[in-house]
Amino acid sequence: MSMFAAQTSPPDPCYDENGNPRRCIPDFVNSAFGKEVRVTSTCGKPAGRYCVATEKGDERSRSCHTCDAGDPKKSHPPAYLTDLNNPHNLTCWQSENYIQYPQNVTLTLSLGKKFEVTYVSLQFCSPRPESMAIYKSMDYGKSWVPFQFYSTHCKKMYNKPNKAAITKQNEQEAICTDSHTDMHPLSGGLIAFSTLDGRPSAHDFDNSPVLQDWVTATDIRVAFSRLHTFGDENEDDSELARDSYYYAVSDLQVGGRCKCNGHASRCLKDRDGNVVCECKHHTAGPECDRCKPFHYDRPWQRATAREANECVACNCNLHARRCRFNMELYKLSGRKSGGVCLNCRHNTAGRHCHYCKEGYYRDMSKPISHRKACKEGKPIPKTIIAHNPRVSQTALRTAMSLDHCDGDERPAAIGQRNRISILYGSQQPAGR
Ligand SMILES: [Ca+2]
Repeated sequence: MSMFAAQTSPPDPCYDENGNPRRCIPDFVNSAFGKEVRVTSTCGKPAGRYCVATEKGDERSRSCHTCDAGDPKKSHPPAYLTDLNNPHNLTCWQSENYIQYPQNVTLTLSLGKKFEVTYVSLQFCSPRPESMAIYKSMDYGKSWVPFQFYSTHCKKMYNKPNKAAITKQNEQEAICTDSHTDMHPLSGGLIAFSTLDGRPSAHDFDNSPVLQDWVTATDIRVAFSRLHTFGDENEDDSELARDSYYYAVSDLQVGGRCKCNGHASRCLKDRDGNVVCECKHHTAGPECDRCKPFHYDRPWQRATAREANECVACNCNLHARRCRFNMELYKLSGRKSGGVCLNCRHNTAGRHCHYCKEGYYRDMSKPISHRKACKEGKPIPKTIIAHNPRVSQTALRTAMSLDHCDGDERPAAIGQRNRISILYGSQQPAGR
């Protein structure tokens, strides 16, 4: 029976066998699979002819077919871009004929949330384009930035040098390459863009916010800018020629992982149908990109291979439900603790609700976390700083809370005088 229980609940990858938090990441997937792709051109509406060029030695021949959106056997809809890719039965999306530069054809794919994209690949049924670009959006399609350009004429088409070197200074820049732009093979050619390929910080991805940003995308767009031709599209037989120039793709893949910043091992659909990370380590947000309420004792951080960087609950001795983060206190503590409790209840006060508020005294028979630890009556003895007229009541209370700190919570590198001067500078904890 207990064996069954162990089998039905596999260990949580976000925690080790001792229950300590550790980095966890969702599985690598083709995030395009089964998703809808919005395209600006598809053949078959109305039904029309298209021709396939083949070459045997020096001889070129064309065989013509019909694209008919109304006939499932003769249609080439965008759904064929992201359906199951069976090499023995390729299904191809296909554009209308001869949509040539300066007109283009675009494919747009919404991933539904942020992903960390490893590659974008396209397998062609037609010849590969003479020029094409891959773009990404990080804000659900509001703005777009280039990911990569492919062209036999990089400078002319995209005003980019061919195969520019990527250095530490321009790691977030799209480059242009003339690789994979040959017209041959006439069918079955591949374009695969690897997002980290050739980028110097790729080996140290954990510590490169620039590259972490670079691979992040909510949407991917592919723009086919220019068709390859044999140069016969303006000859006598140009109609036949033009009917054999179009874009056709059998498979569009976007390989990557649901972005959860190392704090989730999978993504799920929430109640509204949105895909979100299943956040652990006391994190929250669609990408586990913040700490969940009451866990503001230290700043949010992405998990690394070495450090899970989980969010930590504020210590309020069970007297508060809310807290906020104070960077100054955090720094003073040697970057250990910056949480400040809000609205201490049960007549407590202080940063951790750890002493009795004015007019109440501590019942030493009860632990400080007890809801009756503070009793009405005997006032708290005032410390020397109370006689300084420049110290406000708020500062006094906060100073007293620091005075009442336990040894290990006391900011180590700071004396009483400094503490008071700090209180002058920032009486209000500036938190989130
Ligand atoms: Ca397909």
